Amino acid sequence: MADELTPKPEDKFAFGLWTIGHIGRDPFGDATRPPIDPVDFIRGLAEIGAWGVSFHDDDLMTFGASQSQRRAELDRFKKGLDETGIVCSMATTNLFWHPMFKDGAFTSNDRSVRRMAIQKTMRSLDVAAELGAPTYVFWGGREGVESAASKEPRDALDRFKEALDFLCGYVKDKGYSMRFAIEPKPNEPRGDTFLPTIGHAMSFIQTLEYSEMVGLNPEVAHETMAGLSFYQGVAQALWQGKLFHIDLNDQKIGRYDQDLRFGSEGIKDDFFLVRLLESSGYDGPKHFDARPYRNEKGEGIWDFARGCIRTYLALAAKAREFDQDPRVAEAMAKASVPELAVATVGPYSTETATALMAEVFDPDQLADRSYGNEALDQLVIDRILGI
Ligand code: GCO
Ligand code: MN
Ligand code: MN
Repeated sequence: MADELTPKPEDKFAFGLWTIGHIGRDPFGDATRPPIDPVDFIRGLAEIGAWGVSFHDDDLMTFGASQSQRRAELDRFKKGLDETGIVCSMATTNLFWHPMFKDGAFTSNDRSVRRMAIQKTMRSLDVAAELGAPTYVFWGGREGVESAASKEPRDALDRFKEALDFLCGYVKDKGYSMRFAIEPKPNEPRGDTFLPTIGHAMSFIQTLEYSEMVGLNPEVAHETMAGLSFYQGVAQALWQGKLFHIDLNDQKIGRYDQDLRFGSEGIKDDFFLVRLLESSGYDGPKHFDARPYRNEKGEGIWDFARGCIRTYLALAAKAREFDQDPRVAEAMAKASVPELAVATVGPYSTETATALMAEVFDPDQLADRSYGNEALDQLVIDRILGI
């Protein structure tokens, strides 16, 4: 198994600058560790066998600093990328930290804030293009409300759509070959967030002017916070060709946003998630958006990062073993799993409809079978537990 647990560049493991380097500040307490310099950060990534890095504009270049300082910060980072071979796998805009975004960014009631948010994103898109980021993420951190009286949600969605249509236009106009990925989240930091789940975001994308350019960046913690199965959501996103990126972490159900180490909580859902990603042909980054426990420091934060990768690779190995196990094939046959892939009636025609109408079914006989799901599921548990 040792080799299977060693990350390779083609595994495309990536971390955001804000993740491993999170300083441990939370709503109840101040920082518990110092920030990591972005260049030291990517050196650390190279050491643990990661492949990519992502960032918010403000993680990389000091917000509000002079043009020349921002240029110098960016150039220094680019040099670090060249030295280490780490690629820029995704970029995004910080539209939540500065107090001006307290009422939202693309959906702030203040039109000047909205215009500023779009301008900030255009500047950041230029940087993303310069670094070759193939995907640009839109997480609507502050796009939401506490008081439902404070925004007309249909207006807010109009403004969200307007911003994304405009920014798609900008990317096309500039000739950048970048795709957008919306990251849904139900709440935190707002009481209610617009586009709260994978389902909401996918149906919103259908309304966009350049909907083919826009997909999803779903996150384990976010769907779990909403009490949903991340696995099922990701499966539907794949089915609709919309899984452009993914944020891997972990989360206890019904809690605040925890950003736990990938695979540290919902092992069974994570097993199926990894099995799905590995078998679906998804070839985007496996991007960890998680952070070390607040009481970690020094080497402990890298233990966290290595753990995310190790558990992913271990689950991928378990998934392969599961799928090669003849007892699993047998149990799946008993459950008629392969039969679900067979068309039920095929396309409609008068002939197929007439044939179906003429068919005789015996309800008692149809009800009289067993699907053997208990034995099948036990094989899952046995495999995960290694027994
Ligand atoms: C969160 C989000 C963020 C975004 C990041 C990239 O819950 O805070 O997951 O970490 O992923 O801002 O858009
Ligand atoms: Mn998150
Ligand atoms: Mn995220």
